[in-house]
Amino acid sequence: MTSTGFTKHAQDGMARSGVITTPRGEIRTPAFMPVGTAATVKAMMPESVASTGADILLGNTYHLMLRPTAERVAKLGGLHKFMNWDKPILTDSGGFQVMSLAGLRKLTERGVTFKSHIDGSKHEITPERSMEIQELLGSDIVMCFDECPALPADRARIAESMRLSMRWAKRSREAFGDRPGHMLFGIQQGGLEQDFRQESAEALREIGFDGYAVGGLAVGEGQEAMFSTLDFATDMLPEDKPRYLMGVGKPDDIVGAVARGIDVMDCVLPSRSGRTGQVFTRMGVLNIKNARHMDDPRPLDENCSCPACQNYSRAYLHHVFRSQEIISSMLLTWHNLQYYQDIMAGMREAIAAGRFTQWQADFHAGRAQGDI
Ligand code: PRF
Ligand code: ZN
Repeated sequence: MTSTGFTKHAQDGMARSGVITTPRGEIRTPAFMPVGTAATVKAMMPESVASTGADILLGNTYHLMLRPTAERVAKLGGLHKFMNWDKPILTDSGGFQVMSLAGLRKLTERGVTFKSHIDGSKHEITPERSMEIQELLGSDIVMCFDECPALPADRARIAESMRLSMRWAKRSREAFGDRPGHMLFGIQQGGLEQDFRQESAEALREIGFDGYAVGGLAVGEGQEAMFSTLDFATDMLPEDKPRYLMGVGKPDDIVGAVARGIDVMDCVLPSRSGRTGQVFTRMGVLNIKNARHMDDPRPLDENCSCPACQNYSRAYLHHVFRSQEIISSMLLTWHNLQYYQDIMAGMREAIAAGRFTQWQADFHAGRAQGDI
């Protein structure tokens, strides 16, 4: 089977539930994608990631082109085989990571040149090269090459950057061509400005994509500004295609985004926090490093099915974190990813049953309970 598509099964207010179909499997939406930047979700075996309920992972053009290189991954049979993950993979296109990670960089109409954060070597990414790299990796969902300005930025800078991203979107579409079984997503830019978001959405719809991302948010503007932008930005994107909010976020950001019509998200937060001892639970956030967990025989969360909660006490997790044992990162990452996937499953069910508003109220009430 080589067909791809998106089917919306239910809608409750602005929140949608459905399925993205790919030859590598179905992605149940709303979906959260764990981040597997360097061909691994850090501290996790791929089968463990799948056991949390993840249908898709995110990989990165920028990191993989530098090391081990896209050509090497292709020669070894593609990213899925290389990292032993046979479900769908979405790859980001590189520009955003160049801006946040690379050394000396230069932006032109053609693309971006930069120095590697690993060894200082010089590289270039253009929309055409980004499409080529993502094809070499074997990505199922390919992202357009775009530019994302840090906020705050003045309107002239935001407009200029958004229009460049729209020209790059057109070049990305042309370079991607027709590849049955693979999807290409456009990326809306335009900062917090309604008129620029509209202009960007129109440019993308005119080109035509398999899905539409909201880029340029969660870059320092705060949750309130992000939500008020989503209040108008999501609605500008085609209703019958998946909508992906890039790089978001904390659990309450994710719930708020779904409430505003977003179907897919990704974030390093659950995996990265697992390695720094920050734990997300139904009752709120706790830090396992804190001395108050030292003698606590209780699990992190009585209602969680993950191995950290099924088999270990907070006292043990505190001990292995303080001792810098590798199992600490493994267990806390697993728990955080399980928690994120449980939220997504809860939202999918609630939307399908037409009780998303009640689910949202329960979610916020549970977190307000305090002593965790
Ligand atoms: N563009 C791309 N990747 C991204 C972003 C973007 O705007 C963001 C913004 N939150 C995260 N990742 N290509
Ligand atoms: Zn758990």
